[in-house]
Amino acid sequence: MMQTLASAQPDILQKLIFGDVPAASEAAAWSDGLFLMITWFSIFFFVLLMSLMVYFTIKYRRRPGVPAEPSPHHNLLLEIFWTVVPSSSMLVMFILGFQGYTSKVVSPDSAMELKIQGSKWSWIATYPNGATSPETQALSRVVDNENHVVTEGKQYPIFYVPENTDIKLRMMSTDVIHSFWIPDYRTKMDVIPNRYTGFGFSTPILTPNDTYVHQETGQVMPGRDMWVFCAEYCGDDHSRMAATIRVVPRELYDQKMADWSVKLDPIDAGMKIWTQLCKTCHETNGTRLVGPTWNSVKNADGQFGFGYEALLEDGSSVMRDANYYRESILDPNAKIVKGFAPAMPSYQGQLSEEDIDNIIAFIQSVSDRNPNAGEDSESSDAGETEGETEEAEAGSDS
Ligand code: HEC
Ligand SMILES: [Cu+2]
Repeated sequence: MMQTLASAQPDILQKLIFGDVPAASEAAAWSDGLFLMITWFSIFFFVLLMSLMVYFTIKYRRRPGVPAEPSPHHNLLLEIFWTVVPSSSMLVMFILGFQGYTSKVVSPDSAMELKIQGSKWSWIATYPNGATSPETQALSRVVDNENHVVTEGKQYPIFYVPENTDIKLRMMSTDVIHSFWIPDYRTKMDVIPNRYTGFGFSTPILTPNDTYVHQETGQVMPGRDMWVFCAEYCGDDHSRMAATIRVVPRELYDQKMADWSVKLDPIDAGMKIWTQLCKTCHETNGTRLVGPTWNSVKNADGQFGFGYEALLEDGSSVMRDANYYRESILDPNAKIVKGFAPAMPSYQGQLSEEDIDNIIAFIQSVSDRNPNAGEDSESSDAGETEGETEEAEAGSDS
């Protein structure tokens, strides 16, 4: 199904609307196909209805001396026709659109998680190992007579991602509402304070045509640059709240990660907070203390761990994802795990956003559904194969 829409021939409308920004993935091509389908559908009916209207206006216009034609007031066949055709067309659009939407919002479990922070007026990306990219570039590269790079103006951050990989974004804003938009992927998502949002995308396999010019050295390198914009009007410098996503070969990505490796790994930093503040009530080995254990186990008390559903006191259940953990830390009584007392103090105001990120990284690391497993391991190959099998499985399901 995905294939058919994706491989639609580029028609005039497509060239007119999407210009030279090719869809970077199958999911993005799906959006293009659907968008064009709906546009052509609308054009067809617009032309049909307007022509009929003009035709009838002329044909049945009032003429002196000619009595008005009596108009029929009911035609069952016609009414069924113009009820069923539009509503079933809408239903088809809805189903196709919903499929496209879920393929972007739900990413495979093995997807690499990239954290995005939006603030007035810049984007920061944090990699699974806790590093943030120090590299930036200006809009264009300018050199003087002596071949020195003299590019001036705003510097935009560059986010490196490996080719042929599923990426999942976990985003939050420190101030107002922003919107993370990657035109190449035809996807944008609001980035808001105090709650994580996100979407996923898979990076393309690079071809020999995919190159970029390194701004400092002028070297032509294998890779593919894609723009990121803020799509929510967020103040003065909104129009320049941009960044570059640079898809590069795996080796280059791994090398960048090694070069930028940081002070303290987020998991280690999270473990430190756990030992200091949480360990009296939370174990990570399956033992029940005052609070539930954090690792993924199923025992008489229920199922625990990141990525598993939590059964709550009020009988409902909730997926243990990053938003759930965040809320459990800041507002512990909002959701009480079944079989436990509401005995946990709130850490609102005591832990920074970074602390919370680190604790969540630690909690993820003790679950067998850790989204970043394989990312921080020595062999990056393991992570890649895992991603491929996952994709293959997903493909054979549909
Ligand atoms: C005084 C004991 C106590 C301390 C200290 C404590 N908690 Fe809790 N925590 C609990 C209890 C009891 C529950 C279960 C009831 C509930 O859901 O609020 C819980 C539940 C949780 C949950 C939900 C667990 C799940 O599996 O669904 C998370 C997450 C959590 N705590 C995080 C923390 C973090 C992070 C810290 C340290 C910064 C911490 N807690 C410190 C007692 C504590
Ligand atoms: Cu913004």
